[in-house]
Amino acid sequence: KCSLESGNMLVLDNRVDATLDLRSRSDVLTCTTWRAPIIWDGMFDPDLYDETHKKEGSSVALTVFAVGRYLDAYLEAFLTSSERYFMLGLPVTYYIFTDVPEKVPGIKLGPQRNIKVFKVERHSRWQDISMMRMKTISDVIESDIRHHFTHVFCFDVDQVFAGRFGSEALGDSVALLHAYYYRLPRQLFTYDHNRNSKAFMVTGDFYYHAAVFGGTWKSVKALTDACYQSIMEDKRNNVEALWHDESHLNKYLWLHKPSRVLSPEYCWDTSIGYRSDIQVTRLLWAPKHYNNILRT
Ligand code: 2GW
Ligand code: MN
Repeated sequence: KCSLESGNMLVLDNRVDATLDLRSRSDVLTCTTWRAPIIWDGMFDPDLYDETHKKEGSSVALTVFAVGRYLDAYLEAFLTSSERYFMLGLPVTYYIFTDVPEKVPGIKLGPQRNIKVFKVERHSRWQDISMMRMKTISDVIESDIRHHFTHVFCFDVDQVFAGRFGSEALGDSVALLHAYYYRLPRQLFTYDHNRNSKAFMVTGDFYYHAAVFGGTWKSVKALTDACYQSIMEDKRNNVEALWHDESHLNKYLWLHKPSRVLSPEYCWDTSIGYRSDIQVTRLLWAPKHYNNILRT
């Protein structure tokens, strides 16, 4: 457990963060060695966060990809649930990337909430569908998002919101603890162990889940650029990292520490079973519809 120099409050660069109570949860790690908060239920006042972010004019672009069969399988439930739980009270625009824009379901959106649909090609290898998101996100930040939004959050589509996923999750550079690894010793983290890959690493801080990452547009731009560069260098060298974009993300976040870390409440898999430290689930893994998806 991280020790704090003074009091029970972590003093960060932002007024609301100074109100995070790191000692309200004694059962979990609430602070990294580089003094970034790890956000767990009970540590923060949601209303105070919302009020402050509204005052500061925070706004959020959410990127999500639904290519091929993932569109029918997951997109509607993702969006409908997001309208109930994601960053309510702040301006939010969904940046949806798909190979079939006309099939994006019509969803009733709340005030200050919008959808923008972009057509992308359908890479024949699913590994490329996943990895090439880095390039597409970087490009859309440059051409559009940076002119309209303060923050960006990037999501896998195969998940459903189930509880508040609010402004307490906003930060300069935000990463998520993978639900399967947050209690496991480092030696078991599935980093890329192939020396020939740019994602190669021996040890790290945490195992982060690529299903959710975010931050200011500037920091997400830097992250996606760097990951894309590494992915392309691997391609030139004929190697592919163990967990594709997730391996590159983990390497980047080891070299560039996130300023805010989300607990696995922010992306939980109910098939893990009961865990006493998971007091609320905010986003859940959707069951894999492999039968429908992989059949061609
Ligand atoms: C992916 C795998 C197998 C077959 C299809 C696809 C696929 C993914 C697809 O046909 N269409 C599509 O739009 N995708 C997008 O890529 C979609 O947004 C999906 O959520 C994302 C990542 O694929 P997914 O969710 O199947 O991968 P997971 O849940 O095993 O994810 C982790 O590992 C991935 C790399 O292997 C990524 O890093 C991902 O961010 C991680 O959560
Ligand atoms: Mn996924």
